[in-house]
Amino acid sequence: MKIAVYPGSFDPVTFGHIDIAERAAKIFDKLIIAVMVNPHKNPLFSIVQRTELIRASVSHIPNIEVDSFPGLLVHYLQRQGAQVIVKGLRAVSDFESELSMASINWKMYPAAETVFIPTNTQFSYISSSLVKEIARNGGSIRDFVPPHVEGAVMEAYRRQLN
Ligand code: COD
Repeated sequence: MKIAVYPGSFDPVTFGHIDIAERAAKIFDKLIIAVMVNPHKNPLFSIVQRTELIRASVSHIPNIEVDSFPGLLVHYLQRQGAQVIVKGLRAVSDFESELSMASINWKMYPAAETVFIPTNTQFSYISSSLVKEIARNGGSIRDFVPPHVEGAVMEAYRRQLN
């Protein structure tokens, strides 16, 4: 059974993330979306909130599980018996950081390979950071995230203002 893990911050999940998950789920027997900590980012949502938002976004895909893990990705892969790390690629800038992560993960755990899935051009410009910037400044994020995520982001910023 080929088990793949799609890790990320998912703060919040966007149509770009969901598209990568849908396509990866067609390739592997089981896809685990793992909400992890990126030490370089200061998240808007807790790990529990991010996990719930993703779970509701991919509930239509039977071979996807959503989970979270606080430590190293390679330890999580070992724990799950996963052989593949799925990553999405939007631009050359993604490639630079993703290549170094793939290399270091392979060095630490050569039993797993990183597989890159190119972005759907329809979603190539979407990032969680831009979605948050637009929402924080009063813009509409309807075209970038599902309705339940839009509601959660708007609510989070309303609370920050009060
Ligand atoms: N189209 C296609 N792909 C996309 C899109 C889009 N519009 N938006 C995002 N993606 C891809 C990204 O390229 C990435 O592959 C994935 O979706 C997740 O993106 P983010 O931004 O939610 O997540 P990141 O990049 O912050 O995730 C980084 C990790 C949390 C995976 C990383 O920090 C990690 O592995 N942390 C665990 C600790 C660890 O093991 N550290 C050592 C790693 S070298």
